[in-house]
Amino acid sequence: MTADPTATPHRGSNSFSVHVRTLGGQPVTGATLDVLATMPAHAHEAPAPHVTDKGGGLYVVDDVIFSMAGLWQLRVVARAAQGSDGKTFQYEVP
Ligand SMILES: [Cu+2]
Repeated sequence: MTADPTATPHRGSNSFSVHVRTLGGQPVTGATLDVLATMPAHAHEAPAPHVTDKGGGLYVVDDVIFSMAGLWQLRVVARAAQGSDGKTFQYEVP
């Protein structure tokens, strides 16, 4: 699983392109994604973002609100017929 910001992470609303693949590298389509952004230093969360299944294993996550500068974590859990997996990504917001 990869999660690439569509622009340099910044305060406000951010979008990410999440690619979900099997261990063998095949794209996973039709998955359900749970996405949660948190700021570990302050133990607060962002509102739930919007996830759109673009097909071909690409999921676009919009409205990830980084409300302040600092280190944020984006926890993504994908559930699909092939199984489920989760990964945590970290972004420094200036
Ligand atoms: Cu904070």
